Amino acid sequence: MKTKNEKKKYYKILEELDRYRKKDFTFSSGHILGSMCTQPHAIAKMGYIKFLESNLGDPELFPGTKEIESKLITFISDLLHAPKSAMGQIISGGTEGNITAMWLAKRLTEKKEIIIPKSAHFSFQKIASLMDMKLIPVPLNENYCMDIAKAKDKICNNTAAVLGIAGSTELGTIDPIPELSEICFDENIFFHVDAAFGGFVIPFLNELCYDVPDFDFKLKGVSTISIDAHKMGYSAIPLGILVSRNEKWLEKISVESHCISSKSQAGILGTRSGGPVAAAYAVTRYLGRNGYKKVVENCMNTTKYVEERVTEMGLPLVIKPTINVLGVKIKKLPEVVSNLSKKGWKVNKIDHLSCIRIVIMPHITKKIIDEFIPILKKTCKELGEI
Ligand code: 0PR
Repeated sequence: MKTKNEKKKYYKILEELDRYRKKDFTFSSGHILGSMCTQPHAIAKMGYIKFLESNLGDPELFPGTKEIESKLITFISDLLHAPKSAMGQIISGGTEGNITAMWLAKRLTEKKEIIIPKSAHFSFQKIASLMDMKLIPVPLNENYCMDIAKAKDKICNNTAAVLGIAGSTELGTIDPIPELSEICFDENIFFHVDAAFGGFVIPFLNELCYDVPDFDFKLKGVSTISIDAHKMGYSAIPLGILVSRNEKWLEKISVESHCISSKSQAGILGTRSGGPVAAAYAVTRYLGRNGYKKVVENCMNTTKYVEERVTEMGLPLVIKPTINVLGVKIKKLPEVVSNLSKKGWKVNKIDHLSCIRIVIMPHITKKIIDEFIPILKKTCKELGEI
């Protein structure tokens, strides 16, 4: 910035940005109760800024960033008990993870049918449309998890892959991954686990002695797992990791990459920022497994607290929460949700379950719940819900 006028312009633009930003809801306010993202850990922000200009699409120019990427992938692969043969790749998040996994399944099998639980994330609709694949939905059981017998029935000669969810979008449920893994192993079927949300929760729940099923590469039938650092990994958007059991599989989705330093590329994106990678690496280094365990412990304690406060108010839950996601049944759903929004509180609306989704992310403390519960109660009373 040379001249006075240039300086003036610079600050004017920053002020303009601030004005737009003020229109946004913020995680730091504590009022975002339904999102699967959170205010990134302070160290994520610092890491992100330092690597703003680095491009992992051209790793020869950014060998330092590349090293960080490998270390982050190693942390995640270890967390998921990946075998030595495995290969991890950075993705932008759960959507790209699911797309890449199904791309891999399609190319490995040359088949087109994907057996999914009815609770699958809507990214599978995109997959069907993008890759001309066919979704074969399987009903859920009384616990809102994929029905094992019905899933098995759907397996046929056209099956490209089976999907299991470890932490579903709507209720945080975990499909019977060990049983599905067994079936897929026996029948030689590609089995993808969508752990976009649960991947940074379930390993620590295990350590905290919660009763949750295995969901990772310890199970021999699991082919790929995607996990998001920008959800419960406490880091900045966009960052996920897709781990494939066998590095060699990636040849199936590799293309030659001329003009840049790597010979081939196996992912969807070309140019990729090093910022989110550095951010996520910094958080994993700072928190380590013990830090994540504490984060999950706090989230689960607060989840229990919400469960008690909501049920004592007379609002039933769709099911007892498995992880830090609650579905609270509401009859007057649109009215309650829009009324809460007018009062400055954001919950997510799930029409087909007639419930609101509350996700207890790290930014949601018991103090925030103590502010929210009287407002929820008042709203429900005003509208005749309770
Ligand atoms: N798989 C599962 C199980 C998910 O829950 C999600 C997103 C995805 C895949 C896709 O992840 P990306 O959106 O990162 O590609 N689940 C949340 C949802 O759809 C995403 C979200 C996050 C929504 C923050 C709102 C929000 O404020 O509800």
